[in-house]
Amino acid sequence: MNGKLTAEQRTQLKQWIGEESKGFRLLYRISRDGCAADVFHQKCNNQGPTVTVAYNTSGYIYGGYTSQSWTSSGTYVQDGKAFLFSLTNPQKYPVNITAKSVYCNTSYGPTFGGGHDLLFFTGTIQNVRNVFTLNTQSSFGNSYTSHGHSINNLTGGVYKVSELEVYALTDAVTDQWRKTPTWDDKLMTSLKGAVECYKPYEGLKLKTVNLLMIGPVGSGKSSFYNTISSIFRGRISSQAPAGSVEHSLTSQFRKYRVLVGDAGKPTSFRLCDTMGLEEGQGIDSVDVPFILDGNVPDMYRFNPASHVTPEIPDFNKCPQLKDKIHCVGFVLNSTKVEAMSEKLLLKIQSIRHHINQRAIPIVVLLTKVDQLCPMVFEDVDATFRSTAVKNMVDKTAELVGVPRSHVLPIKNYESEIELDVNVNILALLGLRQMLWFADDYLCNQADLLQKEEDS
Ligand SMILES: Nc1nc2c(ncn2[C@@H]2O[C@H](COP(=O)(O)OP(=O)(O)OP(=O)(O)O)[C@@H](O)[C@H]2O)c(=O)[nH]1
Ligand SMILES: [Mg+2]
Repeated sequence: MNGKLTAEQRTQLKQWIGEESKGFRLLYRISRDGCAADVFHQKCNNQGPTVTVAYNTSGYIYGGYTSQSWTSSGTYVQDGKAFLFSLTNPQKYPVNITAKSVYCNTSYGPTFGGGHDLLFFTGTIQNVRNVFTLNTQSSFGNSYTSHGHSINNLTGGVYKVSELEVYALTDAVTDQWRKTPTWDDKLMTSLKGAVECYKPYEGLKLKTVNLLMIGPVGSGKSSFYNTISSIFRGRISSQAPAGSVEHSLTSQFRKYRVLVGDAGKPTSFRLCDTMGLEEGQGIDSVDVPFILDGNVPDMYRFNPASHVTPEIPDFNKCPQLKDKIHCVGFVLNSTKVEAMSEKLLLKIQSIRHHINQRAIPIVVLLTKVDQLCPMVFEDVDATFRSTAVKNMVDKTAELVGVPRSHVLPIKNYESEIELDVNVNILALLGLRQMLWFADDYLCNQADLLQKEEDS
């Protein structure tokens, strides 16, 4: 859950707060959690600095910042850094009677100033067709500098709101176990742009690279393709059949293209989807060399009862570099990594051996992190702050035998009907890493070719 604040509004607030590296984590929103003082305190007490933002039905966006934690103590809290603000008519109103900066009371929602300068609601407010009629009045200018403005400059005189959100200000850099820039629309746009513009390593004149997805049944291989495809189409897309069945739902080898826009031009990579690995059936390690080497044609239908051989229809006898796999993503369900059977692990090790022999780079796409950690379920931008995810990344790296930086947490689209910036960012971070590694592989291939030419 990303909240309604736009990237520009976040930048404006960060500028007013005066600390560059802050990130925003949504704690409470009335449309989701209900407009009730006790719920506000349950969700927001003891969370450190917060921003409260109200969106009224006339389009006014306004609120307050405090650097102190909310509590249910029934007392005023001193905070020389607190301020009220309007984002519609951008203006910061700093506190001037600091002893009464914020008021913490279990029956009151977020409350700023003595008197009070800005009190949103008390008790519980009903949701009537997505509108909440606030039940309080403001004495704006009591404890905050009003710059000669009245409360109408913030609210337009309208006390019906469609949303009210409270965000915790997180130290976006030091909180994270894996460093990334601040997660916002800007990061999403730049990652998407980088992947869209990606061209394979120049020296070899390849038009596209092939990224293979391989892993146990139901781990999210097809869903990863659908997630990436959704990001570039700009809407939820479900081109690859995905779902939960006993055996692998995917039975075809597909080299999927990713289109930019619905009828747009394809990107310069293909995501290759495979049938799931199972203990006794599905893809076997003897099939894998043919896939890696580019012998298996697009749309080949796997036969669980027999393996790939040079006799299969359209077997590519003389594959070129463009047909081969340039980076492999082992797709593993983060909630099942620890429960993988000995037989499945052996299969994975044997597949790894074939990949290693060809010096193809390997990453692990560690899916379903939303099911691993409730914090990530709430908001995907918590992925790199989640200890549960970090521990699973460490365990998976050890189990599969790859560096931890090659384990890439993923949350695929599954129940959503709208795109989400943070889901996109996480998936694009994973995809960009695979493209970088594919280029490293191509660079090595170019060196090999050069060496052969020289001798
Ligand atoms: N919550 C959650 N569900 C996911 C995620 N990824 C996939 N799923 C769900 O997991 C189920 C299996 O996903 P698929 O993409 O079909 O898995 P697959 O690896 O292609 O499976 P096979 O083709 O059968 O081998 C589907 O119901 C998906 O919606 C994720 O990141 N989070
Ligand atoms: Mg599948």
